[in-house]
Amino acid sequence: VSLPREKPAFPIKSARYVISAVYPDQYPLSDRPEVAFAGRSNVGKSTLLNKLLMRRKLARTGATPGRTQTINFFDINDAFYFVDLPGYGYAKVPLSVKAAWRPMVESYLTADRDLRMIVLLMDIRRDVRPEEVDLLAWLDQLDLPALIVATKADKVSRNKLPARLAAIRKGLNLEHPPVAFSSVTGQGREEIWHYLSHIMGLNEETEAPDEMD
Ligand SMILES: Nc1nc2c(ncn2[C@@H]2O[C@H](COP(=O)(O)OP(=O)(O)O)[C@@H](O)[C@H]2O)c(=O)[nH]1
Ligand SMILES: [Mg+2]
Repeated sequence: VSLPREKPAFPIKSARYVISAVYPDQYPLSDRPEVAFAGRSNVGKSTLLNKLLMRRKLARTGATPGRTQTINFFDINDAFYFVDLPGYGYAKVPLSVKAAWRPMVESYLTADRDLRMIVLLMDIRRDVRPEEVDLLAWLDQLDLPALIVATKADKVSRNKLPARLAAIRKGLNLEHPPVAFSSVTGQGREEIWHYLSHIMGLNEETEAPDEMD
C-alpha cells in the first residue's frame, strides 16, 4: 500500500546547495531574487527549508545547534536563492561566535543584492525576546519586508494556538498574525509559499515537478 504523495505547494524543479559564505566576496553573483531565513538556533530553520523544498536532507538539521555560523545559499529552479542565515542566541555558542553574528549578517543585509524578504522564525511556544525585536527594527530601518513564521505548531494544542500567535504578534507589534508552521503536519507550507512566490514574482501555476529527493 502506498500513501498518497504530498502535493507540492510550489513546483520545485531543482534545489541545490551552492556555498557556505562568511565574507561577501564568497556570495554567489546576485543575478536573481532571493529570500533569507533567520531565527534562533534550533528554531527549526533547516527543517523549514527542507520542508518547503521537499528535500529531506538539503539543509542539515539538529546535530550541533548554533554551529552553523555561515551564510548558506541554495539555488532553487535556477531562478532564485534561498539564503540560510546563521542562527543566533544559542547559549552554548562561544562568545567569539556570537560576536561574529552581527557583522556577518549586517554585511549580507546591506550587500547590493536582490533581497526581497526575510523570513523570521520563532518557536510558537516561546515568547518574543529582545533579539527578535531588535532584528525586526533593524530590518525596518533597511526597508526589508519580514514574514514571521511560528514554528513547531504541532507542539501546542489546537485550542492554544490562537493565543500563542496573538502573543507573538503583540510581542513584535505586528500588523498581521504570524504564519503557524509545522514540519510534522505540513501546516503553513502553502501559505509560506504563497508569500514567497508573490514577493519574488514567481508564477505558481507552472507545471508540477516530477519528483522529490
Ligand atoms: N515537532 C516538531 N519538531 C520540529 C519542527 N521543526 C523542527 N523541529 C525539530 O527541532 C530541532 C531543530 O531543528 P533544526 O531545523 O535543526 O533547527 P535550526 O537550528 O533552526 O536549523 C530538530 O530536532 C527538528 O527535528 C516542527 O515543526 N515540529
Ligand atoms: Mg540549521
